[in-house]
Amino acid sequence: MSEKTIFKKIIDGEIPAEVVHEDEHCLAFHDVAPQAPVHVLVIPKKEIRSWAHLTDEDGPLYGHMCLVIQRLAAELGLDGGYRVVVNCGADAAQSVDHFHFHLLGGRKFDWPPG
Ligand code: DGP
Repeated sequence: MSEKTIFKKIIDGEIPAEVVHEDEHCLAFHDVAPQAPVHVLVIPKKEIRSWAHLTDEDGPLYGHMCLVIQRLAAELGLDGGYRVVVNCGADAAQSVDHFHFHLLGGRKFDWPPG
């Protein structure tokens, strides 16, 4: 069996995280290395390696996570806008092999991203 990712360890309560939302399907917590005043990660409890590993059956879970992000952005006061990012694979600098959204806000962002 492959080793647990750091995010699976957070889901299982083996390492701490600053949790801002939890339900039966997903967990949201502050990123340990924030790239903006607000930087929250939203992860499925189901172990999905990356965006490239999503399947048809994950559609409702994906939609649910999108709405959790929408609610969190409002709760966290990101009234001026925010950015939602998914890094998929090595070229996009995905560093944790457990699918996750980054919710970033509280400052202005450039486009195109680096
Ligand atoms: P990515 O590069 O897209 O795979 O993003 C992974 C993010 O996970 C990165 O922004 C840093 C964050 N991260 C890594 N380890 C931990 C941890 O142990 N706790 C928390 N809260 N965040 C972590």
